[in-house]
Amino acid sequence: MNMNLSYSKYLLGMAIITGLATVSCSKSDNNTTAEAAKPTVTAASEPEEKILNIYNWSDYIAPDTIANFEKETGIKVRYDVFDSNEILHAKLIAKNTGYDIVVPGSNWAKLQIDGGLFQKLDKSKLPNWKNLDPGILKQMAELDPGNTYLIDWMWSYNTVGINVDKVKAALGDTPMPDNAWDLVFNPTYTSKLKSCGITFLDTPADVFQAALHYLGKPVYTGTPEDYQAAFDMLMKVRPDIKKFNSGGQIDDLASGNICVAYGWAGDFNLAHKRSIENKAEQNIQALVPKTGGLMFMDTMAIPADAKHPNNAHLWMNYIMQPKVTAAITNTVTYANPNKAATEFVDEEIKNNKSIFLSDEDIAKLVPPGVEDAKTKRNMTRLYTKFKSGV
Ligand code: N2P
Repeated sequence: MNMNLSYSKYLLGMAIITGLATVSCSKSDNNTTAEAAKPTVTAASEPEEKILNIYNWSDYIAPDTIANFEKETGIKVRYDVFDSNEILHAKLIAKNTGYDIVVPGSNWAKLQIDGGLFQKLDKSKLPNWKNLDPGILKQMAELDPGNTYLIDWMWSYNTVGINVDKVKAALGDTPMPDNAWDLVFNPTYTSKLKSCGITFLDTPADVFQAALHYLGKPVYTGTPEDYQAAFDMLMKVRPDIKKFNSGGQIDDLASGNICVAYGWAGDFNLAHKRSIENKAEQNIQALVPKTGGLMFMDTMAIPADAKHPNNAHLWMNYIMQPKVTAAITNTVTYANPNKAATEFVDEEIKNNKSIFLSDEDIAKLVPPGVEDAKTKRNMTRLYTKFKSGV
């Protein structure tokens, strides 16, 4: 039996006994306070109810992933989705999320690990761990030493996505820039592309990280002056931005509503695929900037107060089966951390150099990092001003 997990269950039990009972019970269905405390204290020795509550990003799973797990285990899955790390983080901090599996970006997960918000993994329950790519594990260990809390779900990078035909038409005689980031941060280009629609991710961190990168500043450890410079630069393109949305970019691109997006490479490839499925084929491409994109890794973790940690481990182990992971990659066009899955990934996706990047392009990616709390507050303040445009 893994000591870490039983210790965290002990801590969880103690926390409930010593003061968090009110918060915990206020969320429970129709139990009285005394009844609600009982099952938590005895949870370690009792079998878990056959339920698993998952909170993941939208458009990030294959159509049969959940159904196959339910069939295999008899566990009923409740699945909710979100579109930003900020939303997930706020829920985790407030505690009692009700979720057994959450999928934060690894850089946000670092803050959550430091805040004691996750349980340690019990690797004895994860025999399929052997399928994971050692290179990805090493990268993950930068933020989660010893790979103690997190398992990568999928990974990709923030970049610029375009509808090639619409962009060429809007630029007219102006050739495509050498640096893809110019398409969203340089008014020479944005003023022309405004006519076919530019959209940005809707979070302070995503926007400022890319802006700092474009300016050649440190992406996660900039000074207040750097953030001010990024803000000044962003304000110059603000009049040209039509929308701020994150999860909605897939459909906006697939339907031809917009022509340029600052967002997630995986979603741009998915938009292309969806436009074909919808018989409205748009030539959508995820660009791989010469200066590099901003790498992110979205990771599975078990909240400290999860009620079904054993089921959560069963889920993680199920996901790490090569065919299960490959089916997700084949559906959502994101790269995965599972080496053994590669042979089951569709050729077209495997050979798409904006999904599985070349070694040279991987080397250029800015690895995930973390801002301190003061910087995050500053980014939020500046972002609010930027978005409002005044
Ligand atoms: C899935 C989007 C997740 C990428 N559609 C951002 N972490």
